[in-house]
Amino acid sequence: MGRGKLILIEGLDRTGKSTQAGKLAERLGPNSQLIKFPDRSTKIGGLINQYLTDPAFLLPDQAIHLLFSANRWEVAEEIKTHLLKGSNVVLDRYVYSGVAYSAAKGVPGLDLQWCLQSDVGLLKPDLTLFLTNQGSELRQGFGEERYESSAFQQKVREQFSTFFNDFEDQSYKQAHIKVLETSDKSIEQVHDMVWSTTSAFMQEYADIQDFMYF
Ligand code: 2DT
Ligand code: MG
Repeated sequence: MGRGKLILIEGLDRTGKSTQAGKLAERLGPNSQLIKFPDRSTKIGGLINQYLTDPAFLLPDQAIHLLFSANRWEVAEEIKTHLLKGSNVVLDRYVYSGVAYSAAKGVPGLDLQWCLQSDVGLLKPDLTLFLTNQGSELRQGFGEERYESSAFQQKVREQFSTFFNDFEDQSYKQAHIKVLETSDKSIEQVHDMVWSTTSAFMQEYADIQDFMYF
């Protein structure tokens, strides 16, 4: 039996990521695992949660960046163990959110290259589905958490795009990063797109055993 596949659902806020990640994990069966980042349930995740929800809780931008990264390292071994046992793992956000949100702050020195360093060595997803909802960042009604503003989301969108174009090997990008346009689609329609892309990928790459790393 081959190892499980690591499948990432990425995107801006309010593109339906968590809904789709949940539905995909369910469709993949009871043996699959769903892991959300940030994982707010750990000690490090508690600090991240406080940073996101309490405007009075201040941390240097570099420090919070490293906490988000550490939050991934906390479960890195667990993810690999699941995959080696043959379970598929669905991630809701991961390294790409890590670099795009931090670099979007525009802090001198906190560029994409610097941001990626703390994640170097983490497993790379076999498949990334980047959900994009045209103009999602322009609509009203964001939540109250840090980063949930239209102006900031536009900057995040630019950073995701720069990262995929300038930092990802183009052959990797072609085969392993799929952009799904979800504008005006229902949850079920988006799920159908997610599922057809995922199942086609899993068939084509059924035999991969090697792991890829950032
Ligand atoms: P959720 O709304 O998905 O809970 O995310 N973020 C996330 C970062 O800035 N760096 C990271 O490494 C990750 C995983 C995205 C809460 C916010 O945290 C941002 C939105
Ligand atoms: Mg959010």
